[in-house]
Amino acid sequence: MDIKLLKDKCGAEGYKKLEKLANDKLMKFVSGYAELCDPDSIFVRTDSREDAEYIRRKALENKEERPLATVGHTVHFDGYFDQGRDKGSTKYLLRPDEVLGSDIMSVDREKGFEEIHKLCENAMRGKEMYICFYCLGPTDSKLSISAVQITDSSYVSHSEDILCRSGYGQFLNLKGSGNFFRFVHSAGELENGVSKDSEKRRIYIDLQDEIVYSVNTQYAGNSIGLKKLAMRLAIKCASEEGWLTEHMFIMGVYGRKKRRITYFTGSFPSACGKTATAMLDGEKIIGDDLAYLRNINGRIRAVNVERGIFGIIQDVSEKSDPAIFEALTSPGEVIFSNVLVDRHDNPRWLGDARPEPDSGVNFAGEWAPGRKGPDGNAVLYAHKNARYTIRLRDLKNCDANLDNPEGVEVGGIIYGGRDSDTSAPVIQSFDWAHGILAQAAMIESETTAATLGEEGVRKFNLMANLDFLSIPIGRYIQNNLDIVQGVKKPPLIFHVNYFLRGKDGKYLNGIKDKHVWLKWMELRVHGEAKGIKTPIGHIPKYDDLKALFKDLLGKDYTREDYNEQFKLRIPECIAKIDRIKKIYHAKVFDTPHILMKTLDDQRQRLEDSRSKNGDYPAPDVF
Ligand code: SPV
Ligand code: MN
Repeated sequence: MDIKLLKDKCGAEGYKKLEKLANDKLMKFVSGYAELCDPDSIFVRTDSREDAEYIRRKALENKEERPLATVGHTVHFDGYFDQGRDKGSTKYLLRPDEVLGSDIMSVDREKGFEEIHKLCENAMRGKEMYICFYCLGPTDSKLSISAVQITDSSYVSHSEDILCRSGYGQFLNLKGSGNFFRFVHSAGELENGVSKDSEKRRIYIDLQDEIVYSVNTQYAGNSIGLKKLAMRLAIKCASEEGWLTEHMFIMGVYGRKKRRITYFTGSFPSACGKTATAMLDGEKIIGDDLAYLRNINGRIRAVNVERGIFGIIQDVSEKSDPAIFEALTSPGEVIFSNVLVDRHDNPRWLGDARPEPDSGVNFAGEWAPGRKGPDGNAVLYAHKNARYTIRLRDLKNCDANLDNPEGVEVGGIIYGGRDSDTSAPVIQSFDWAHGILAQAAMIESETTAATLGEEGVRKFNLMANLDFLSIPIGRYIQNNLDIVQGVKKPPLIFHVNYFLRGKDGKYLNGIKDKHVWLKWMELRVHGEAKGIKTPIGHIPKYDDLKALFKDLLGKDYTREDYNEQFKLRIPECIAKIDRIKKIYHAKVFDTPHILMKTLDDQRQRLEDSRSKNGDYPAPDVF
């Protein structure tokens, strides 16, 4: 451990901040990477306001962010080829005796280390290294995890400051223990402020030592240790300790006349309406992306891992998402990424319900209609995966329990997917196991711009968590089944699909209809609405929905619409079961036996119904 080098690079004040933590493992870690990455200087971030301010200032000074017209707003651009999560370059470092399964990418541990350390060598020359401390989950909570991030990107550090709870105090409380996650990130060589060597982008995950390395990328989903990278470590940790790390929002849904609030979590693949659900007008948000769930004294409780939102900005308008729109257009701390900056230094994004801009600057440089990118593809004025980063506390619908160290009790869990022709808008499982096996473990979704690669391809994505699994799929499913052991009243499980289309290709539901489904779920949790039992779960009764549509949206919901939306699509449901079974057979070596049995039983019920009622029975036949 080269303490002299560390002292030199940190300066006396910075070094004192590290020394105060009296943590040997931490010192070894930071001095090791200070030596390997060779930054010009090191800044150590505590929980103080001045330290956060320093990083914000740096992001502007070194041009990773630029100021926008509204006070507190900045914009960051990622490279042209760095606009989404890079699944192909994200791999687990595995020993030869470790197996995760064929759908989970890995690289030989020794070779991977060699490669990533080579890429880190002198990667921070000419730059400053930031050492930052965070807490995953509310501070002073038994449900939370401490984490340290090393990065040479002030944008990454600034984003984390908005997204994550500060954790220097947590590290003091560790009293020298080595129980924390570690992250090393370098944006690599920059050209015009963006990572230059995208072909050398690597995100390598060391589960054994709980370290994630990320190099030659800036896109937050690849670079922010505390978000999707920590999630992979936390999934393994949760599996070993008997709890769950999920790709879930947490929200509070009010009952009639706001007399009660019921908490729901929801897991949706990226860009399938997750944030939009958690942000529904009139309800309360705790988180939009990541949750830890535990069985505490026979109740399932959840905390938000983060304290901010890194949300998709496309289609956010005053009408569709009033609370977000207000936060994005009022003074306050917001980082916009990969939007267009117009002549007046205002951010513009796709679907902002304003006249299209005719010029500006975006992630591909100066933009004008017809502009082509370096790959010859037409460049829209903003990227489809353009995002905003804000604090939940800056939203007027933020729930008071956001930082409750005990979390909130979960009344219902919602799984969502994206398909145009199979799943009804909302359906409740028969029970916990049926929900996990026949809904969550069957999630399929068409790919979106949130990950690099082709869009619109139907992909298996159990619990919307496949991208982040660090344990074999079968074990993960079993953990989900087991978590309710000893829980008297497990959360109800629902499946939703906002993307159903009619024969003419048009969506069958309006953008706000999801609110009705949510209110129906709330009634179900309290036993105040009846369901109709179909072969695949309980669907709502027409009269209940009609009343909710009227109440909530002032809309006359017709029986024709109901029949079309909620008819059972038997051929498609059977085809889906067959597709999913094939995947489990071919790719998952540890599928729990009960999964196949549950799917076979469901298939049989569908076949029986088909022989009695035809391919597309309306709800009233059940
Ligand atoms: C997602 O894609 O699921 C996100 C954004 O929440 S990212 O940080 O890229 O994962
Ligand atoms: Mn996500």
